[in-house]
Amino acid sequence: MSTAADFAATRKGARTHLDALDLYGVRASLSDEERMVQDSVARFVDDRVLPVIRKHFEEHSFPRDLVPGLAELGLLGSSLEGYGCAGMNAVSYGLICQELERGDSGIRSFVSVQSSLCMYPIHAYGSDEQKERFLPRMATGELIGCFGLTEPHGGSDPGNMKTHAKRRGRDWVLNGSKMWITNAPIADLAIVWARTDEGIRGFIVEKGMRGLAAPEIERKFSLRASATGALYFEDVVVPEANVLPGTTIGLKAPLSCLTQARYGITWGVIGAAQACLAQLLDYTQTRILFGRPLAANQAIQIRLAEMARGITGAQLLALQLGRLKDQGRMHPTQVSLAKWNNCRIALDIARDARDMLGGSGISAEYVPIRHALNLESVITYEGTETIHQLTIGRELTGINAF
Ligand code: TGC
Ligand code: FAD
Repeated sequence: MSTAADFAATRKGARTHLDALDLYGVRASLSDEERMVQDSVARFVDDRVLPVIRKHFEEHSFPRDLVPGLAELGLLGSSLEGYGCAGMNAVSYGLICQELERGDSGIRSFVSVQSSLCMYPIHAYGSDEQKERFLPRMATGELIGCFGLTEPHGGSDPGNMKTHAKRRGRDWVLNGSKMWITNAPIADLAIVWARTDEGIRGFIVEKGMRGLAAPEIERKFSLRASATGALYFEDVVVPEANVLPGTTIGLKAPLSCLTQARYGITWGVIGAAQACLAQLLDYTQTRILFGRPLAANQAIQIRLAEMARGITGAQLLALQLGRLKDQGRMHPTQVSLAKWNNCRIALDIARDARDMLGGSGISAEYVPIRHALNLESVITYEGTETIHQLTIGRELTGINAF
């Protein structure tokens, strides 16, 4: 009877120089600086995230003590210029997301929200005073932000929001609610989008303002290492100094923030898929069934090859998107296609990896079930799969079918 060692020896002979997680050598096409960023985040994930993430997932808690380390590496607002931010390029931001999500989607979510959904709108649309006041302390992680767009009655159609702000002298009075808000329970400030008599505008709502509540949504089966909450506003008085002055009236500004965060997600989910494939490659070579390693079966190899095909396509799409973004040529519809494609591939890989681990696949000892559960959120938030498909359909046909 053959042993795992015999098969390992055969496999060695057949081995090529290709990296199973990077078949087309995306890493080799990065600049030295981009590789350095990737390596430093990878080290952080190996040393700080992976040892604790399972416990946090099981306990449904956000590992807040990781925040100073994320900040020290320049990962908060990493693409922004000035105000203590690192000013990295878009590809580096993508690589940051990829490595963080290899650890857990919850950690990438924290960084996405802080960077793309909170610091970005303040940087892009805020007054000089708002930038000076908030950005440096957000870059160090001293202040944590959240982004309130989705409402309980339907997140896919934010244009139908009910939360409203009415002028009262020099102030605004805010009423309404937001749902499914990442970081809400731990946030010091919220970028809140509300309807006004002039149209939709952005407000910086600060913790401690009377009438604001941010309860945690408990008992999630997904993103358990991320703090998700609701936001309730009952006659919250927001000073004019906290209105984002540079936003155009309407959805354009909040949607521009989503474009930044969706871009990061297209890279992030690759990390989750790679973590699943890496574990599966080990597992299928050492698990002996019917006298040979699982990996020696054609049916298993085809499934592994499918995973590698999916990851490779996702990597090339993300890299090209990043290069377009760095050249200032990225279009939101391209982001929709990549977000849809890469989330779908990552989720399918995580689910299939779970299955190939058999019973072990439902254990927290192995990563696929955690990634699969997380990816159920990632494919839903920042625009569901259907929303991105319809966005592409609209681009192709010129017909709005939402
Ligand atoms: P529509 O007429 O299409 O657009 C209004 C204006 O905005 C412009 N625009 C965009 N600009 C930048 N980036 C984009 N992605 C843009 N999409 C549209 C557009 O050109 C237009 O400008 P103008 O000058 O003509 O006024 O608006 P619509 O009401 O038809 O909505 C379209 C639709 C359905 C695609 C949009 O509402 C949508 O994307 N819905 C999904 C909502 C969503 O993704 N919510 C995410 C909430 S945040 C979140 O989930 C965070 S999870 C974070 C984490 O933990 O990682
Ligand atoms: P709905 O909009 O009610 O959609 C329900 C279903 O209908 C979906 O399958 C959808 O694809 C489908 N659908 C919708 N419209 C159409 C149509 N025209 N045709 C066919 N099908 C359609 N939001 C924030 O603002 N900030 C955050 O930080 C944030 N963090 C999140 C964290 C988590 C863990 C989760 C789960 C969500 C988060 N969200 C956040 C909300 C997220 O963006 C929304 O859940 C998402 O946009 C979908 O909105 P919904 O849940 O209301 O679903």
